[in-house]
Amino acid sequence: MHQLTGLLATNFGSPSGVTTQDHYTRELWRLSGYFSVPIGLIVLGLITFAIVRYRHRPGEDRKPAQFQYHIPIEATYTIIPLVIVAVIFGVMYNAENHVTKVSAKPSVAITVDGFQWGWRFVYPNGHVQIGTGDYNNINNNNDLPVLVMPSNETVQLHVVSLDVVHTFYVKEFLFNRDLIPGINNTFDVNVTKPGLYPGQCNNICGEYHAYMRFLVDVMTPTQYAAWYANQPACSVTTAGVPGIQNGSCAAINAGADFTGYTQAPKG
Ligand SMILES: [Cu+2]
Repeated sequence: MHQLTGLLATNFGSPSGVTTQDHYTRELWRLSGYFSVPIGLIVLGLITFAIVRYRHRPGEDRKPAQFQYHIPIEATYTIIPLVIVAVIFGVMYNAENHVTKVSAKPSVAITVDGFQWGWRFVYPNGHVQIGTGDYNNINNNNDLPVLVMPSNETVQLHVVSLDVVHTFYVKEFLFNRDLIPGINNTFDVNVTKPGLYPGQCNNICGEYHAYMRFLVDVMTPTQYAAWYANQPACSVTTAGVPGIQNGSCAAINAGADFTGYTQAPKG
């Protein structure tokens, strides 16, 4: 019995998630697992049974009985999948409505700019968090842009592409959202567990797509407030570079902090 409940509680390989929104995605995934695993086992079982039981044996050359149709079987294998698809559709519709719901009054609104090949995170006072344009440390997390946000608050991310299509993806959020040039997407995230979560571009966006990693640093609301109070307006924090660089709002708006990225990696 204990093993059975363990099996029913499985996430089918999905991360457990750290947001209030991820629950809907995970439950949808689990539901499709409950349907697809037994179906897969039944199909494989029937195939194996048919191969073994009705294999050709020497000296047995008679033709199998020929049937044209079998209404009850055909009705069953049409109706059952229709019911399964209808149930999954209903749950998916509900999950999408919850996951994509945006608040009119988020606690924090951050703009996420994606570009070849990096990210910059722009806060309401113009402060920018960015990585280094030096690609020598692909295997090192010190030079990655860091998206700082508070836990247990509604954080609204406005994702903007500065060139081609990218995708904002954090595995532990069980969520990704495309950055499409000309279309400004917005979504909310409420992270319940402070911590450091890796993220990456989830869309082949060019030769150095693999360099588009970032970190999400989720702090408690108090820690976040203290951190934010220390970021001067229109300043720039470059990961791996000590201190905060004071910038001008005009230079930041013109993208002076990321233009160095457009070159190919060094070394
Ligand atoms: Cu990308």
